[in-house]
Amino acid sequence: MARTKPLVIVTRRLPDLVETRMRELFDARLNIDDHPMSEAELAEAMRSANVLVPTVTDQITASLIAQAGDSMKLIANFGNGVDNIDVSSALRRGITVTNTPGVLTEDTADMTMALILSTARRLAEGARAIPSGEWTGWSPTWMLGRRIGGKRLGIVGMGRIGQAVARRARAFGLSIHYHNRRRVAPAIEEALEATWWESLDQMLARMDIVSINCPHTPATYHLLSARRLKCLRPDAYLVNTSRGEVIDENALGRMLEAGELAGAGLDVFENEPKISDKLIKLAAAGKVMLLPHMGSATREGRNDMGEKVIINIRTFMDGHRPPDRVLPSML
Ligand code: 8YV
Repeated sequence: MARTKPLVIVTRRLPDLVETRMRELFDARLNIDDHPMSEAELAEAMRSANVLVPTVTDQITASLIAQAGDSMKLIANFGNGVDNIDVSSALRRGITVTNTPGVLTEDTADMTMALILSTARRLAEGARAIPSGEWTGWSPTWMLGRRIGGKRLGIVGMGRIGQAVARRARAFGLSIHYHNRRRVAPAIEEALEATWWESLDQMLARMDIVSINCPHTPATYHLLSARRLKCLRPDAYLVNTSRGEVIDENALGRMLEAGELAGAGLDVFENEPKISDKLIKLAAAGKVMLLPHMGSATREGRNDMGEKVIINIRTFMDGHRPPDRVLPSML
């Protein structure tokens, strides 16, 4: 007897290649017009599907998980971060959760370097000066940024992406410092010539540039609190390609406005897609560089993420452990 295909509900439009493959393999219900699903739509999906494929734009809350039908077995997140999913509730209900680690490491690290360079070397301001007509010719003292070679980079979160940022930053002549809840293996520290700081406060106080690369978990929510942000030197730059929630965004906005920080490059925000008026004003004035959550936005990366989602679903449906299971120890 032919096995019936699992009903897989995908909450957002995915790359054509991925959707085509999903159509072949699964009874795939796709979101052709790419509208962010309402809570009612998500609840209906939880009741009827075998597998839900959400993204960072869907909040899969405890209340939605409580409405899951008996046939709902797997939440295969299209994304690395799983802070959009109440994973503990899902696991308690016997629903497996997977994510897509690894395939967006290099792209996100590239974007982190781009933000470091953009903020320190004033790329956005410079690029705007031409269409606005502000540029009237070269001048020895105009539009000066800061040299990044020889400076200290403090990486908060030395996982896959943090290490990929460190590799790139070393090539630009930055010295590598990091804070991580666990010290990384000596071989990694040696290869990156990285200095571990047990105290985040002390590291922040000594860095020229700080990059946030840790996941958002209950333990890292507002890790860079108003108090900790004050540890940063007034001539330091802060970049974030992880999750907005790791930084107290209001406090950061206030400090940037008051000139208590040299600049910031942010790809992620606390209440996406909402961004505070203060940050938008600062961006318009060239004081911060804001990007619309583009860290992993490459065609290759999105195809690879889709491929991972498919492998996770297939392995799970074949009765095996999917490769990218999210375990309670990771939360
Ligand atoms: C993704 C991300 O685009 O994977 C992540 O954790 O932050 C992004 O790069 C997004 O989360 C997809 O759901």
